[in-house]
Amino acid sequence: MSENINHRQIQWFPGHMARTLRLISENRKNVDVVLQLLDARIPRSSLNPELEKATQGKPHLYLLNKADLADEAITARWKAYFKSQGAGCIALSSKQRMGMQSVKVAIAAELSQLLEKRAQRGMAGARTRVMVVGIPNVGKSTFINSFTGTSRAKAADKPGVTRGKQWVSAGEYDLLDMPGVLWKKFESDEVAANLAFIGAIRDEILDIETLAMNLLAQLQRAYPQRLAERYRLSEEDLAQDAYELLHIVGRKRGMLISGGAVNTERAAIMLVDEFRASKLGRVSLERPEE
Ligand SMILES: Nc1nc2c(ncn2[C@@H]2O[C@H](COP(=O)(O)OP(=O)(O)OP(=O)(O)O)[C@@H](O)[C@H]2O)c(=O)[nH]1
Ligand SMILES: [Mg+2]
Repeated sequence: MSENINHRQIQWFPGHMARTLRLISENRKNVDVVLQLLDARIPRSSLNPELEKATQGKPHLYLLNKADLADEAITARWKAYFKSQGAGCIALSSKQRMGMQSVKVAIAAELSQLLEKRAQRGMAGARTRVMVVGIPNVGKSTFINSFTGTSRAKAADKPGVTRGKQWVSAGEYDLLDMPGVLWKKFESDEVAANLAFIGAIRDEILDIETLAMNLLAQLQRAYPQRLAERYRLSEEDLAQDAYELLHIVGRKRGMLISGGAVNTERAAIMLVDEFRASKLGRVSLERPEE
């Protein structure tokens, strides 16, 4: 029997996130446009409803970051979906410095009226101020470095790296980096699990074995072939429940404790790490029509 992730137990909304939300709300009036970074593998689960509220009334673009890790065909569908909702949306990979020019073009289109007005008033040289927001670890600081061609914003592969706001300027742009924020109550176990899979929630508060079993269950449904290839699983293995499968994978990797039982904690850590390092290939965990 596999346990389920319980979104009432997975909550990570420390005081600094509440403060960041207020900071974002206060700085709304100081910027021309808001870029909300989403994780291309989970665009729905990574869209923070509190960030929508805190940035209301500002031109808004959605950036599907880490597109290099997501299923290309599904990302294309997500782009079409956002456009059908009247929202500007661009897929990009900040780490590979791809998609920056498209973002500049989209910002110019979004701000065309404002820029025209400025030109009429002889303020054509005025700088464009951009606020970058999103959940923890989604790649905000990496995006800013890539967009500005600098390495001014500190970035690392764990949530909660950026503390406090930071302006980074380059060319005609001033970009405002913000710490990542989650929200108080996730709407479902699925949202909580998706955020945990991609590393948006501090691992210390998660039960790694439960997380790995949930990930296995999701991959069994959506990408059974990849799972089979990576861990050399038979049809019969694949048909087991996630609890059994965690043991099978652990045994195949030789992760045993004395007495021959499987070290399921080690196996779980390995599974989650390998998923995050895209060892299973490009994977999308959400589709727009679901
Ligand atoms: N594969 C891939 N990795 C990325 C991409 N963008 C960022 N990363 C990685 O994601 C991790 C987090 O990046 P950060 O830029 O620190 O994320 P952040 O949103 O600023 O995180 P916080 O400040 O903690 O909220 C780093 O290891 C980056 O290298 C991308 O487009 N593709
Ligand atoms: Mg950051």
